[in-house]
Amino acid sequence: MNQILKSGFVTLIGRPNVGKSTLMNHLIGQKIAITSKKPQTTRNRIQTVYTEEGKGQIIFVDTPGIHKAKNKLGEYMVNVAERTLQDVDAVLWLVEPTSFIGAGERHILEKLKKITTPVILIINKTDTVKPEAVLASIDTYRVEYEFAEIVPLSALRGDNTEILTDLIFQYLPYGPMFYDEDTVTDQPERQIVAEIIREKSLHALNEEIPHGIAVTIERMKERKNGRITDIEATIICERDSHKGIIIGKGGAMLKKIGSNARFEIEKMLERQVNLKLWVKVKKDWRDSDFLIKNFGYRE
Ligand code: GDP
Ligand code: MG
Ligand code: K
Repeated sequence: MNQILKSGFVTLIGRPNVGKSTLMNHLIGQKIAITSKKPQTTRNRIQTVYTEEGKGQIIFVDTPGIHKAKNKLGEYMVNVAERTLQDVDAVLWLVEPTSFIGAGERHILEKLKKITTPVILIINKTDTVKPEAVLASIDTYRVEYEFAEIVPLSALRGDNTEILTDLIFQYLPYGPMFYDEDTVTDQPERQIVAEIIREKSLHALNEEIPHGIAVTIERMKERKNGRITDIEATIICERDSHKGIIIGKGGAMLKKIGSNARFEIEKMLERQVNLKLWVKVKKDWRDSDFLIKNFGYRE
């Protein structure tokens, strides 16, 4: 076990329906992200882990796409996507094989000009056009930006996709793997649900809990009819006195947190949610490996 590994984070950006989920699924060899003909099925960051023995780990972050936000949820999605651009080790930008740069692409180009992260341009769906059109597309894009690499491929057919992972590894830092070798996804929906509950709690508590709280999701399951999702979560605090504050008089505080969180989670999942909240005291939860893993913190 004396290998020199590379491990890092990569984000896939591009307009809805350009093939981000298809590409990621192809690379990972399993169906994880939701692909669909309807734009924005992928509402949240999906971290998918690609492990190659002896080489290291590429952690893919599938974004909802960078576009102009129309509402609050849209804003949240755009913020997540934009913040990610500077934080990752490489950006993969997927585009259609056209020689016309549309308004959506111009918008993305403007965002890319503000970051220092290397950008790999992927011209997808090469199976839908003639080779000359692919070349014309490369020429159109390469004068607009200094891309680290330009890779034409077909995510659907798997044409030219095998070189992509090798290329990505070139841009990753040396370092140990972040996840176990057999990890494929870190259940981002659960993570986001936990984040929403935590945010609503802090908001409702209004700094009454000085040392903060953590949230774990005990159970998250869709009912057979597909319309309702049952979620059980635990709010973890450090002291008994904090527990009392979180529950509130006659449970009023917990009820308020629960209904605010439920509203937000339903918007995100686009499903009805039955949310049960518990409060537990756990001293020094900050030192707990389990919680750190559970929240997906990198450091
Ligand atoms: P996303 O919104 O960017 O995640 O796009 P999806 O991965 O959901 O793909 C949107 C649609 O484009 C789906 O119907 C895919 O099957 C299709 N698609 C993705 N990649 C390719 C490709 O390389 N060639 C062709 N012909 N279709 C593709
Ligand atoms: Mg998608
Ligand atoms: K989509």
